Amino acid sequence: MSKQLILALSKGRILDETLPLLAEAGITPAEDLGASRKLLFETNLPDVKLVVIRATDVPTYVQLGAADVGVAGKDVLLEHGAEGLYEPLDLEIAACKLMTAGIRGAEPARARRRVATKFVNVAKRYYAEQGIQAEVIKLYGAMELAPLMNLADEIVDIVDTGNTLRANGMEPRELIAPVTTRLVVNKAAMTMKHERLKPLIARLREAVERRRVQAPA
Ligand code: PRT
Ligand code: MG
Repeated sequence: MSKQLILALSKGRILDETLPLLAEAGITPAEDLGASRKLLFETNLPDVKLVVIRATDVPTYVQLGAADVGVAGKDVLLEHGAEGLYEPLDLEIAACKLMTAGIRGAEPARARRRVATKFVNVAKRYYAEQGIQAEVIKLYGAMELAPLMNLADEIVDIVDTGNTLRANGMEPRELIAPVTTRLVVNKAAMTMKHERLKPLIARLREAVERRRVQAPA
């Protein structure tokens, strides 16, 4: 195993909240991530490198050991499954909720509910647990459109303020899971690279705790 630690970051909105937290933990990219088309970056720490990849790819990189550590939304982790991953730390950033939602005021229509989502595994598990028969339809974006277009009775999606739902005549219904961004670690690396991982996780934990003291929940 290489001596370096590879840390996989989710690009997009999680990245915007991850970089300040990493900086507070004393980890900074050697160059401006936004100014470059590169995907692999050195940091100020000689043994830590960063890769910036699609949020949904982070669990795969870490599970298969291409990255040792990853930063990923709990929503993505629930959908991907936890096999081969440890989740040692809640980074307490990019908070939101996984919820069901539907057209405002509409009764759940069919006996077998149609549900559109990109979180197919989460949705199947949730409706099965509720004892509700559901036909889950995979979409890759704009879930809010599906009920309006009569493609589905409900959606399972990320909700923060609820503004996106309201703007589309919809309402949030049931909470499936609260979501924050988590640190994940490859299980083999946790053993083989423990000496390197331990201080990295400790730095991040301290940064999260400092924030909690400054702005109590
Ligand atoms: O674009 P790509 O398909 O690669 O990924 P993505 O669009 O899922 O990535 P991105 O950058 O949007 O980041 C997604 C991750 O951020 C999720 O996995 C969550 O862990 C986290 N997160 C936190 C959110 C939100 N808040 C959020 N509000 N992800 C998405 N949203 C979207 C939601 O999908 C909906 O369209 O914002 C809208 C809802 O917001 P409100 O405030 O209108 O309710
Ligand atoms: Mg996006």
